[in-house]
Amino acid sequence: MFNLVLFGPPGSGKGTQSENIVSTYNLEHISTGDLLRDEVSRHTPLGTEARKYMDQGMLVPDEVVIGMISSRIDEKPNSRGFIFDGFPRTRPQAEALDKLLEFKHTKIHLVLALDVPEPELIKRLLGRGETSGRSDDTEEVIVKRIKEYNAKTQPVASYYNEHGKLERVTGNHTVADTFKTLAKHINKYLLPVT
Ligand code: B4P
Repeated sequence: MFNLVLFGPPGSGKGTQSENIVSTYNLEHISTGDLLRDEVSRHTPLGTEARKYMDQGMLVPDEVVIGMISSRIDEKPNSRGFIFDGFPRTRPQAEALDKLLEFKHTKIHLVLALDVPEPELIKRLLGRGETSGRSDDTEEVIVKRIKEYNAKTQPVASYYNEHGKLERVTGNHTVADTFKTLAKHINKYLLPVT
């Protein structure tokens, strides 16, 4: 089993690159953003709670997100591995993920961090907001999300760097060129299936 964390600020291309990685390496995709939006659209109690935070550009509480991840991993016991997209976003989430995987006799093998300058992030997310209908893709909320990232999520990179798992990748090139760089790192662990 090979487990990858795709890390980066909002709009850095985690969701976009995850699609390419999933189809090339046949990994199970776990996006906490997608899982939370699904809960919101189904008006579940968890979704109603999560929406209060997401609409403000804030992170959803750790215990909510960690519970979702655990049940998702259990659903796919025979997978080739997982790609965690947008998770972990805080140090407690990273520590909880390590414990969860240890319990399942596996671990995070590699963390790929996408670096993109802030003005480009804002441009991309405003562009996505024109068609996505996402309530958090407005300028006011985007600025808050980036602040929240710098305060709470950026330290997660240091956590993985301390464990020798972090590789930084420039995410400011085209989607195809960025994918080529990500693939070079993944190929050291896992062969493509396509
Ligand atoms: P997410 O759904 O994770 O969304 P994201 O960070 O905004 O986007 P991503 O980086 O995936 O960007 P994308 O590929 O779409 O989070 C949403 C919210 O959910 C959070 O704010 C938080 O409230 C909550 N949440 C999620 N996970 C959580 C957790 N673990 N803990 C607590 N709260 C959590 O790319 C963006 C745009 O850029 C697209 O339009 C794309 O087409 C474009 N693009 C991508 N790559 C490009 C490139 N190379 N060149 C040009 N454009 C590019």
